[in-house]
Amino acid sequence: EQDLKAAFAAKVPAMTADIKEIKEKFGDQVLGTCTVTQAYGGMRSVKAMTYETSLLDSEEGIRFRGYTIPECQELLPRAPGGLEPLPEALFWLLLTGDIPTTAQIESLQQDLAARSKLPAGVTDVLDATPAGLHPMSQLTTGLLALQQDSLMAREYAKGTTKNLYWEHTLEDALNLIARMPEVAARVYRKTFKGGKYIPSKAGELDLSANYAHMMGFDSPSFADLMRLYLCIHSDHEGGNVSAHTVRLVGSALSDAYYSVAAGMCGLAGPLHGLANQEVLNWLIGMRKALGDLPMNEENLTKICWDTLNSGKVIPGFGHAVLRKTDPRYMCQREFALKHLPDDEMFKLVSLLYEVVPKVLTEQGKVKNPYPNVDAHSGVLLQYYGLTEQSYYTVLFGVSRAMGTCASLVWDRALMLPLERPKSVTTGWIKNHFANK
Ligand code: FAM
Repeated sequence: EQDLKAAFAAKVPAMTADIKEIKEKFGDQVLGTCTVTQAYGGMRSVKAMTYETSLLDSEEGIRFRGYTIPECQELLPRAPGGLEPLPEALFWLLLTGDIPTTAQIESLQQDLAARSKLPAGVTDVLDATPAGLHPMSQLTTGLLALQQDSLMAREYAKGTTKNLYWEHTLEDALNLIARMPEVAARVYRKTFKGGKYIPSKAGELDLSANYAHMMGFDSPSFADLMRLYLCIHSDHEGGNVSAHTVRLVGSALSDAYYSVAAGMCGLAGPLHGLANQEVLNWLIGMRKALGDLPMNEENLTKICWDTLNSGKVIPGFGHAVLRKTDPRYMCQREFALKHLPDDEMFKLVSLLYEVVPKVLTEQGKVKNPYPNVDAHSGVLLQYYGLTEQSYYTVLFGVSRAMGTCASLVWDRALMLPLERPKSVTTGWIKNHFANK
């Protein structure tokens, strides 16, 4: 099957039957519990949701439909002349569970290009945002302006049936993924390049290379960095703030635009996607604090302690689930070793890889002292001239939209109901356990 919709549709009956059987066999089994501490502590490690597209292991990191990042780099189709996997191919994998053929990806790329024209009024909305509005707020505004075209919203209003929800959602997801790069590139050009927009070359260039082109970057190795970047930020199982938000909002049958826009608001948080911006601010501040002191372990250690003692977190380190170095950090390190081994900022990031875990371990409260995806991404972008760190979370958002949309289509195909856990008050807890 060259067509993504047909390839996906073919997967739904077996998956639905599988889940029906699992609920018959194991429906009353307990996945896990939630203690009072966990209820107050952000439900850390509470198993209370299913999510098919990826699974995160605290020791080895993310697997996309069972494949590690190195396996995806080896097995997924690439652009002609490219060394990194195509995010379009990762989207196919997340949606269907299968590694797509080059022919299948070419058909998907043509379909996305045909969908990529922005509907009327969207550019007016983007042009009208107040000067100085954060790029993430501009991006999210653009997504809500795109919502005018939601098929799910239109069909639901007209009256549709539950078994068609996934089709409407796949339509919305493909349009959103096709249009988001131009919205995001316009945000970049408006905010940092005086609004000198660059027309899309959708159809001539693959999604990543076209996104880079519309931002004003035409180097082949930057296009390859964008391909890698858009793959590794796409999905990180279901409980992270952005993925969980998309799932929750979508469970009310809000369409993909509303759901992804809500997810972007979560991604804009400093403890989540905004960390990639925070890391660059911290690194630049570190260079300033060093002055003409040598960039060595001793001096960096002192600056790390100054950060901690000022009550701030060290951005780019730690993780709610991971307990080892993030493989999304390692693949970026490999890219840097290949393309920019002598870059000063890369050397600083490498040195911090030695310094920060020791400092965080000594401080003693961080469960994972190792770097996460955000510790490395900014220095790669800086090297290629994308130096505006307040834009970095937008790149993360374009990628995360793909992973969360793949999962959202499955949510509707599996007819997952409204998500609505039960909350209790502190008073209730007191009474409930006082009599125990
Ligand atoms: N620097 C300083 N303190 C840290 C820390 C860091 N990098 N990571 C965790 N801690 C603290 C944390 O604030 C908490 O302190 P308090 O008890 O005083 O509140 C303590 O260590 C235990 O936290 P934890 O259980 O180890 O981590 P959490 O699961 O609570 O939080 C993160 C996970 C990612 C929010 C946390 O590691 C953090 O704030 N990291 C820095 C920000 C960052 O890099 N976020 C991006 C994460 C990335 F995966 C993403 O989503 N893009």
